[in-house]
Amino acid sequence: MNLERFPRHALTFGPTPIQPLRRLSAHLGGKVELYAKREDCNSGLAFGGNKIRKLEYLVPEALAQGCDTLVSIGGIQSNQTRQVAAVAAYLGMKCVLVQENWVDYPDAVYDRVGNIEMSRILGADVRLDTSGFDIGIRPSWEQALQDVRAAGGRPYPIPAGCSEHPLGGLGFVAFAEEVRSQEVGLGFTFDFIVVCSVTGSTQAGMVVGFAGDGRSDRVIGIDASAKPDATKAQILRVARHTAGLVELGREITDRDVVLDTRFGGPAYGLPNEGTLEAIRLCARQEGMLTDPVYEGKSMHGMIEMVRRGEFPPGSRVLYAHLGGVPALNAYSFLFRNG
Ligand code: 1AC
Repeated sequence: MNLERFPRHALTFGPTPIQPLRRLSAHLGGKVELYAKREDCNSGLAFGGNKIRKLEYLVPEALAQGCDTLVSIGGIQSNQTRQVAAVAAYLGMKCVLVQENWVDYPDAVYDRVGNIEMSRILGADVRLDTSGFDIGIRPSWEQALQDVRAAGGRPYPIPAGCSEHPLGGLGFVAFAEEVRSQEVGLGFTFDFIVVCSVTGSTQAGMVVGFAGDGRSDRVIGIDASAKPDATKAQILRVARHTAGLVELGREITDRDVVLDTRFGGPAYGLPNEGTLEAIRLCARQEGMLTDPVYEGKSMHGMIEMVRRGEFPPGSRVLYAHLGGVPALNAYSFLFRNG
């Protein structure tokens, strides 16, 4: 594997902590040891998160090309766009964000609080668009790129979740390498890694990174898109491309990509009863917050897999906390009674 040949612009504090989830593990019967790797604590840039790790590999190209404006896209409560806004501010660049109407959620302040509020405070030019959920390349975003060019600027395109970007998978190849070196210190290796998937490059990078030691199919993606066919196809495509970039030395196949489709409903951005129970349980056992869009769904998946005995006894499971919590404020009605 050859990740070192790609320049990296440090935006994170360093390796993220791995924390044992002792009370949650015991509450669920004590047969499986759960741990969390805290990508939500990875940076001082607007609460950090998984996109900061990906952007470390995109920023060198943006700087080398002399770009002056980062242009990205997501839903109204996108974590991606908040993190791009923070990175742009940190680098002294401009930022244009397209925020599509990915979630049919009626809260009156949904487009005022949480991620979008922070993006506005960070100085981004936030543009609301009425289009619905779609993880692909979007005309609204292409128009935003065109607008920057027409105004004499030099845009740097960053698609949703960084996933369709040619370098978008590299950050989570680095994540796998970081886990491997942390495992040396811990004195054991993880049997499974649980991660939320929507646009795909987080899981894709992990699949490639953990293929290095034969664990790609131990990365359990929990779909939160509720359109898992598109998500799985994108994970596979990004993983294949990323494997080529880092010279993995073997093809990534369909069997390398595990995407559990049981926990993503009823729709992207909308929690089910299990999501909400998982958010409360994790918060009350561990003091660790998760959210209704991403981490609550992967937490639900991991908890249910433990309850159903789907992890063999003695397994050590690493939950990747990707940092979706800033969206929580937009869902305050759901938690009005705790
Ligand atoms: C969907 C990319 C995604 C975000 O936060 O915008 N995770």
